[in-house]
Amino acid sequence: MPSLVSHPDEVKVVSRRFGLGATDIDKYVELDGYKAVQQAIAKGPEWIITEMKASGLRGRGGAGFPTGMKWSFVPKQSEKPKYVLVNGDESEPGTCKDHVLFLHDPHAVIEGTMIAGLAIGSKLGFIYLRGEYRYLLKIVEKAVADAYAKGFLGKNIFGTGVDFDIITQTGAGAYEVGEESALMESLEGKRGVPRIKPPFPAVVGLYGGPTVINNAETIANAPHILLMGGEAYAKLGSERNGGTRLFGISGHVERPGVYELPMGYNLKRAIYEVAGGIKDGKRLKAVVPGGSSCPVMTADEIDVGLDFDQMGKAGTMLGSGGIVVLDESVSIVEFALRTIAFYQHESCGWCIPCREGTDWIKKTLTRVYNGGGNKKDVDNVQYLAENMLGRTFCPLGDAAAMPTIAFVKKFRKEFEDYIEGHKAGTPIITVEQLV
Ligand code: L3W
Repeated sequence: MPSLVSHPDEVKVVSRRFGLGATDIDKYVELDGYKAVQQAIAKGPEWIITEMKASGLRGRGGAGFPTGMKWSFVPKQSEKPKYVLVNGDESEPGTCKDHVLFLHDPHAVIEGTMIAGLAIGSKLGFIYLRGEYRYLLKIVEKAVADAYAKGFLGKNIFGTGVDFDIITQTGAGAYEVGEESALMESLEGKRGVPRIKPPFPAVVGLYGGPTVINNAETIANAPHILLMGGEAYAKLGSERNGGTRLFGISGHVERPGVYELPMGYNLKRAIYEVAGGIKDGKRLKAVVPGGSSCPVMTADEIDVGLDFDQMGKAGTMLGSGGIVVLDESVSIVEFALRTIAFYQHESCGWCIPCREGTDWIKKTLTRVYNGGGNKKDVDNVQYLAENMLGRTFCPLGDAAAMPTIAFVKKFRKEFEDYIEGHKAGTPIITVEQLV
């Protein structure tokens, strides 16, 4: 997928420096970089949190939790140090936006981390990148080193008497550590399995200290919000969904890429106008609207606004902004199998419904796909997925169950016809080929 695309409907806030050489610190400064953090130092934590709340910014990692509110949950007094943790463990299939952010504007993530630190009274931030993004670490490490060299990080930043440090870290290649508590375990050097919540990280987080953990795009929005003002940012989006967001549009479209669109932008327009419509004049079959965890939408369901509330009302989720477009050539049976194979592979195995549920669904769908299925299998897959939903330790179980249920419910006839038409034969796909 090309990392730089553009369309007139885009409203560039967090992507406004993409392609302008802002990995270079001087260029970043020339493009208003490190102004917001200096304002934040001058005006103080209450001002930062007021602006963040007014912006209506909601978490860009998938859950859409209000960012200003999350920051305000951190206790003012704490015996243990407080931390800021940037979740750059972008691993959701279909989601590819944070990658572009780190590639083109790493200083925005650094500056946002500092602003979050000032808001909560923390002196140390961590930027955690997924293991497979190790090549991006060089870009982020250079940006951090340049910021130290300029006196923007470290002791007495900008000569203000304030101290702030940033440490970078990569994972070892596990989707599960994108879950915030598993990420903290991983960062502490332990096996990346989730913790019980509550307590939420805002109260008991990294090394037991209060921790703000946000997705990289969420954090990178903070400097822009402070510069333009929370209210102005909110107005760019839709009701209760402030601002813009990065959407990675992939699959069978003419112009795949990462586009920044206002919250509430119509999904159908995003596919047909922004991304140029379905490739090679084919018909649209289905859309996975926000990364592989989100229930699939059929072609006639996509006339809906891309924000957390409208997508929820439409029976799916905005998720992490990865819109995967499937044309008529796609077998939903194969797509469902590939999706569950991912979750089965990435399940940490910590809780039984997720470990066993994903495994049994994968086994059943593999058999169906290879021609050995019977009609009862469709019910079994639905039954297994419905019994995982809401019964797992962390959202990975739900993330596997929700799309599976939607595939089976919305495309039941395709599963049944497939089973009818593929009674025997050599395996089409091996389990090893799936992951
Ligand atoms: C303090 C409270 N903090 C909630 C915080 C909580 C977290 C945030 C959201 O899952 C979703 C998942 C995936 N006091 C709080 C509080 N918080 N109540 O708010 O929490 P939660 O539990 O709703 O969600 P989560 O555990 O963060 C994330 C979906 O995102 N997803 C994600 C995909 C993958 C990526 C990626 O690759 N980058 O993000 C896609 O849909 O299914 O539902 O910080 O601590 N009372």
